[in-house]
Amino acid sequence: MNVPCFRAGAVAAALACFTGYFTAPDRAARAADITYSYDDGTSELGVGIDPGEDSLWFSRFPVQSAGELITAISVAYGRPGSGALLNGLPVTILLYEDADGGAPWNAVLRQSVSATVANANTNILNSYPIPGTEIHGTLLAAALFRNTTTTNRFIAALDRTEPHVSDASFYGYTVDDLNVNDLSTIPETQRGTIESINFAGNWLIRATGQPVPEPAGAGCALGIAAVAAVVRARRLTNPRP
Ligand SMILES: [Ca+2]
Ligand SMILES: [Ca+2]
Repeated sequence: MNVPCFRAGAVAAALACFTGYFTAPDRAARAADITYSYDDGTSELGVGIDPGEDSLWFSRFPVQSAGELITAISVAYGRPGSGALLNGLPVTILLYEDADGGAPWNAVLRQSVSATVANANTNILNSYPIPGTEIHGTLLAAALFRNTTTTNRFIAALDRTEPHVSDASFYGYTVDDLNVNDLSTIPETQRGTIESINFAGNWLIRATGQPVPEPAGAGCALGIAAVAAVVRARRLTNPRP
């Protein structure tokens, strides 16, 4: 049977929908990642937290088109030259959605991943995969360290090289357990922008985004419509008796 190319293509597209060959995740995987970042890749300061206290640090980023699906958060710890012992400490990597913008303290927790500090004091950004999560408005890429040790830990890596992006990197700390599900519970005197405590700079913390995959059904509908058009065309050119 000599099937014209466009007909073969339409049939193949429709068949692919049913076989799962041409799936939405495949399309997403081919798309370029978007990296959300402010830092220059080098830390000039490790911001510490006292024993018995919890420290949260995060940067917020306006969500970009084709980067709404957040798939990873990257964090560096400490600073080169520091003797702070950080590797092996438990941390939590957090993704928030601040749909209404403005103050970030009403942001909604969307993902939480347990992790361990590695590559401290080297500027290496450790990439932590997170379940792909669609975010609208503003995303917060955050790290939490509950200091249950007996010494201060200078853990949060801050890029202090100018230029800085202001109103973008934030801190918060608590003496009791920090409630990651409601950042507004952090006392107002213990949270704010990093420049508000005279440490202007940006955290070495980044996020990775991808386009939101199209629903698989949309592609199938197009393929089926194309096949139907071919069938109609054949009936017109070869009318049944
Ligand atoms: Ca720097
Ligand atoms: Ca807000």
